Amino acid sequence: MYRKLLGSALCVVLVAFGLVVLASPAMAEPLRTLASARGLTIGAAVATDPLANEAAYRTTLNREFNGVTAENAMKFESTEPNPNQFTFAGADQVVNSAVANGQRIHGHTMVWHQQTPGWVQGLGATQMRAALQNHINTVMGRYAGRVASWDVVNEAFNEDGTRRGSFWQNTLGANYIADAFRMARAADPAARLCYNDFNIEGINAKSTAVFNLISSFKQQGVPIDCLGIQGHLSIDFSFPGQVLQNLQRFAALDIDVKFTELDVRMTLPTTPAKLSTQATFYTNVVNACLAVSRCNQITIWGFTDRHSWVPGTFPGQGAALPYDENYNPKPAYNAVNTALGGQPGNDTTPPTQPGNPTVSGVTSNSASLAWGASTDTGGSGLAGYNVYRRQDATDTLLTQSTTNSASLTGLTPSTQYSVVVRARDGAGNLSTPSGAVNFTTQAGPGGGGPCRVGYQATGWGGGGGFTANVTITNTGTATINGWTLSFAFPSGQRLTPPGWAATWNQAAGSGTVTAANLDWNRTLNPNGSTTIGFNGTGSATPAPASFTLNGATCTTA
Ligand code: 9MR
Repeated sequence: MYRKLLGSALCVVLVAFGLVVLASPAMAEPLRTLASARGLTIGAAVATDPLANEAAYRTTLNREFNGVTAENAMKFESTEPNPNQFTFAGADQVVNSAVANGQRIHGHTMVWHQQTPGWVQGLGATQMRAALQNHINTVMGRYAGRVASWDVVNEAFNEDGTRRGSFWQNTLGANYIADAFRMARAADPAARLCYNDFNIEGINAKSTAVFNLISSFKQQGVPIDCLGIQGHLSIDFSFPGQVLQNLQRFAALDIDVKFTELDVRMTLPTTPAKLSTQATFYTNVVNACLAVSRCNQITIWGFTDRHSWVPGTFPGQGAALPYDENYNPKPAYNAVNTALGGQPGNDTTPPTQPGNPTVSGVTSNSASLAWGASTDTGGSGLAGYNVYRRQDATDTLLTQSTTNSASLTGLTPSTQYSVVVRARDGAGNLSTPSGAVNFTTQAGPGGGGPCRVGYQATGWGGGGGFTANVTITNTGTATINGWTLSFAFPSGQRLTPPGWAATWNQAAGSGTVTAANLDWNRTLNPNGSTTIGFNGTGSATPAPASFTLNGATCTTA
């Protein structure tokens, strides 16, 4: 918001001084501002876990999108897992967040052959119809006035245009779709009712079957208000043909048309060329929608590659969304922004380097940071700051902030943190990192650290040396992915390489030993342990006094 004000203020100043502004300065507006200026909703599918647990997820979602769809939380199995036992925690969470952030809610979905509980699938026709009626009444009734449109029926056709032989179709007969729309209209007369499907972007056998169904509904007076075109695309195939003509023929039926689940996957790893092709696909969709006045919504199925259904469903593929896994905009973001009339691409100048952070209020799991503010002269304006934990030259995003301070939460007790800050502008340019601030969190309740080490050394007799086995246990609540154990020999012992079950090292002339995980024991789940070991010269005792794992002090068993 302040970027927009800043931009407007700049325009006002220029006008006040009588300057002729031929091209307005590049001001990267959020997608939602650009979209609503064109009467369009730009939505994102929302997953409940990151919505509850990730500040950066919420910040980006609420800054950029003026529409949301629950990715899973409103589905039949989520809302009515057992007959007439409704659970609305996840759906309410999405709805409450959307209402608080002025986002239009698209409901997904009433009738689908997936994610519908087994108890429904086994019913006979009379009971199944009653169960559907009750489900539609209860769920749509609950959200009447808040959910603006619903996918009433989802994915009812095969690729060749025949009806999918789902349990709905097989038990209730072909009229189940019309019946569901009638039930939906009765449950919430104000909601816009959509039919939703995939692979119907262009003109083909399937989209034509859907077209024929909706035409017949219109002739027969079956209530229907919109078509949802999912838009799960892949750059490994060509962009679908005749998208514009397809949108136009549906709009001519006097219904709204929406892209409801847009994403554009690719075979990993990403390359600049693939990301650029992906950006073109996104541009094509936005341009097609803008060209048809009844196309009023584009919802992306997620928004960050950190949370996407693609890698789990198509192994080796992913990177389908406009933001990368660290919430940085990709070329696809700039493409959507540009197609909506924004100018994000003009700014290639990163903000200035933030001042070095200082830390205060360190507890066992939280800390407060503040740093010197950055400025941005590239045109898109300062968007905020990314706060990273630095480990072994790798930076991992901890949180984002729109001001020059941040609260870190969810930290691990008794753990060293090295934290740097980078400023981010509206075009996604990142500044040089600030210097690092280092601090160690306090011990957790009971003094326990995130790890426990058991060290057992057995001498060979005659002072010839010893064999040591070291068991490392993850006593924290988070999975440890990659670790280095460190300790110091207290009385001149020497490690005899290579040791086992870890990459062992002892620097010449130093008592400090490190052991880094191998591939097979890289992951230590909570309560998980691994045993590593080595032969050494010198005496088996005394044992090292303390051990650290990834910088955190471990308790000693
Ligand atoms: O993104 C959803 C994923 O988290 C679920 O596991 C999956 C279950 O089938 O459904 C995904 O969403 C689908 C949507 O509901 C309907 N169209 C296809 C979407 C991607 O599979």
